[in-house]
Amino acid sequence: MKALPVLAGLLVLGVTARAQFEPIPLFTWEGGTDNWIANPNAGVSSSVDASVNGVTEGTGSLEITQSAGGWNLPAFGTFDGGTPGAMAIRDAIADGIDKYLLTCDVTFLTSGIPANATWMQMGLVFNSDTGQGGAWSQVDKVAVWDGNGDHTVTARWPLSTWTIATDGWYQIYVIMNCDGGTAAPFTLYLDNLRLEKTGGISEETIYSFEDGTTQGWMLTNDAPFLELDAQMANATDGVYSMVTTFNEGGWSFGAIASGVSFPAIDDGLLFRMDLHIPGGQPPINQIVLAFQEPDGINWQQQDLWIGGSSGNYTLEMPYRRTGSGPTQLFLGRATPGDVGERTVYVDNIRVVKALPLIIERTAPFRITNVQFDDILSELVITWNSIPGRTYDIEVSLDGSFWEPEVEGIVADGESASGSFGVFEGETTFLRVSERPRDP
Ligand SMILES: [Ca+2]
Ligand SMILES: [Ca+2]
Repeated sequence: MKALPVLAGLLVLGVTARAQFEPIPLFTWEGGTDNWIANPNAGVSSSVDASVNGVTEGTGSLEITQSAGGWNLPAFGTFDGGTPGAMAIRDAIADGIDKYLLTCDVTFLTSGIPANATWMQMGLVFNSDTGQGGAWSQVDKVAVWDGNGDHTVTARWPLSTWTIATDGWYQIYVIMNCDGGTAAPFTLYLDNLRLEKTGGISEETIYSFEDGTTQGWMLTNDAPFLELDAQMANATDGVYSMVTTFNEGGWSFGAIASGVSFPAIDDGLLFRMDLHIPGGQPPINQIVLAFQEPDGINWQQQDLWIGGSSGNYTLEMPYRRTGSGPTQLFLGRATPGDVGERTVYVDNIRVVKALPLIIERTAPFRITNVQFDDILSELVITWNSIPGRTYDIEVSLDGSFWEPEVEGIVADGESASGSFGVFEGETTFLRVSERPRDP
């Protein structure tokens, strides 16, 4: 007879794990156009068709064509009541709208874009029941084609960006524009418009100017910008903002932050930047933020229409990292050309990111079985695990001094096991520990 080992208790180090939730489809266009139609009230003619181009899910997609340039609303889809999409939206809002991203695959094919075009942009509008808290709610540049050939963009935006009714009817409109001339038609393809559940949306400030400096922002050499400084004025975060003054002119970038290396940027979705435009000065049309990666391929920029008004604004700019090194941010402006200096206050430049979804473990962390393998003279220990997490088995003669026995067991399911050889008659304590989750 072999002596059965004595079992000791075990350490519980962590109780959470990453988990993947299946995206919740709103429109997959597998059965045709899924109640999407050409907008009869668009200022230009348009068409909507089922397609096999730009398919990222299943076998069908939606083709939307707008007959001429300019910002227009060529197509929309309606859903309400007991439709799966409406139920998914209602469930997401009830669960917490901040936990969800609205995600869509947008495909641009050069065969559907005028030959002289250098950019094309697509936005999404939620229109929903005002009696249920809805509104016309528009995000203009969900996906951007910047002349880079046939291209599919997976656009992800916080669902909370839109104002959406908690019940009733819903419509999603596509708004699009192309610089390829006023008469040329242009086309894009949508597939797999869906909700993705996350651990929530967080904002991480990268520039607050609270040290009383511009934190590395500088005027560019050929700056049309006249001044760049930190001031205790018009802050939206703390007491300092960055103030800049520029003269009349068209589109121009005047300030730059080089060699920017914030970890938050690596896994962020959007930049947000607060602006204060004082009254009593010549008008400003637009303020622009641009993001460049010297080791990547993308130049990404977003303008905010000010239209000569004053007040507080937030510029929101999506970006996708294509490189991994330090980045550059640019600040620019467009003015109508009236002579005179304008002043703008910038504050709280921040990164918006979706946190990983954290769920509670489904089974308590404990050893569920210990078995002696007669043939191999091994103890086989089994415990409740979390897929992907790493475990260590330790042994002890006296239950107080522990030594590692088997290390680095990676669980591939909700149960894991490890084994090690023991001698006949040996008595030992053993414990299993779970390594902390990666940050
Ligand atoms: Ca599809
Ligand atoms: Ca500040």
